[in-house]
Amino acid sequence: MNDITVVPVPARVEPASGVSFTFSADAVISSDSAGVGAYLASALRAATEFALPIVEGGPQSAISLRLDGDSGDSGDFGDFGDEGYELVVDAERVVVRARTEAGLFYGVQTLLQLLPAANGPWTVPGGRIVDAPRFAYRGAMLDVSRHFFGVEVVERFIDAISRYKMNVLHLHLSDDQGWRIAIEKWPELATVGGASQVGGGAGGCFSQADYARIVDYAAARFVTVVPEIDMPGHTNAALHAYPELNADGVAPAAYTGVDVGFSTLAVGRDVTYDFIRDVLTEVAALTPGPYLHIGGDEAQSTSTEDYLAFLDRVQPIVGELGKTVVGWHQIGPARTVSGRVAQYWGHGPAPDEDVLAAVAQGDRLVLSPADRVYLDMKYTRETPIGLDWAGLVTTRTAYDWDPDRLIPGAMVLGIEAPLWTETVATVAEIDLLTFPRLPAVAELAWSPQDAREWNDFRARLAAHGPRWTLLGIGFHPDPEVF
Ligand code: IFG
Repeated sequence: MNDITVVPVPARVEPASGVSFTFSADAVISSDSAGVGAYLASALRAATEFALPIVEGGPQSAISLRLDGDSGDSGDFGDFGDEGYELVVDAERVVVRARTEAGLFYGVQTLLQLLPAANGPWTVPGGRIVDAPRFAYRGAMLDVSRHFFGVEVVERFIDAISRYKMNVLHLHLSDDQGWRIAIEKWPELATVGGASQVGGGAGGCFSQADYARIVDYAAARFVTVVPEIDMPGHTNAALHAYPELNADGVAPAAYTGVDVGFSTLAVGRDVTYDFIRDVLTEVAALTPGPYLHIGGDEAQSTSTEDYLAFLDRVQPIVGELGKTVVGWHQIGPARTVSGRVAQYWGHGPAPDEDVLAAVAQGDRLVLSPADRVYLDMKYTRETPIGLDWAGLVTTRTAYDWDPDRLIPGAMVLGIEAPLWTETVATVAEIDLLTFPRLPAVAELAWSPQDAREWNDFRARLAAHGPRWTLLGIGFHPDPEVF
């Protein structure tokens, strides 16, 4: 296990020199988790073309995935917790041991990266890995409002982020340009609010069955979906769909541009809160995860007084639905509610007063500094798509920082890399902005700070280019990496 190219880098690697395990055509898999066993078998069969039957336990199993309640006896590593795992490889077998199925899934991701990307011999270097994540919330966001992307594209994005041990998919489901989740009580949200996007294309909208498919696909890869209904700003699509939501009772036209800050719900009208309660009730019922994201960013057409009063009325609705509030960090000055999470998207050296207000109220933070992890930022001036208002973000810029040193006194729940899609209309464009920076953010969120070093990381990351190509994933050939 010397010179392995695993990303994220595991917490503890103990090579056994001169030892390795080679899968042969008669190898079998045994697994205490049917789902993770099937996932591993599917990936290995595709690569090796071996049958790799899954059998119930027993010594003959070359590859064993074991659920072992006691993860404490991993030697001096200590307890590797609910997402950690131990991977042991010797000449006869490969064993992954974890307390939960998520831990087994993460051990499998490491195992798959220890194998050659293609062509045999299918040899895994011998040794022991004990690994566990630094942060609990390791996420990426896909904006399906500016440009709509269907279920298959979202599932492909889930495949990509879960290969790098990310466990949260934040879906930005509503904005000025489009509404993307059907709400039974307000049907025009889908039929009218969903019928537009940046540039004037047809847009689209997830049915509730579509959204349930995404949730199930994510859950099978131990990814939690965090749905965002942005409010009170970024609401033109809803206002366009329902005249009664507008203060003057007149619906604005559909918006297909890329400006922000011009829209607001009518915070003084009771119908607004009926609308919000209905929407959040239906979204919460479809969402097994603990979080509802209510946006809160760029409410430039809502007075501060109205904004704070609005949040005072809306935040309790989330709690009544049994969910925890997440909001962009502008919600910081609003009276906090239990468990609230503020998502920081500032940029530059000095954290602003809104996020400091969130910290002062005891909010936990998810860090998305725009000048570090906004995947819609250009890499360089030459990047054909993307924006640059927060600066140019190379793979090194995305990687080379310490989340514990960004906001003084913050309780950091985790990291999230948002992909806004004003300039992103195709899968190829998603890939170009996502790779190779997303694996950089994934390592930042998973690996110990003292195990991370740019030159070591970029050497490991370079080995992933051929893997992405085999998987049909495009990427920016960052000259600092490849
Ligand atoms: N800021 C807006 C996004 C998007 C982004 C593009 C946040 C929280 C700029 N709000 O980021 O809607 O327009 O980089």
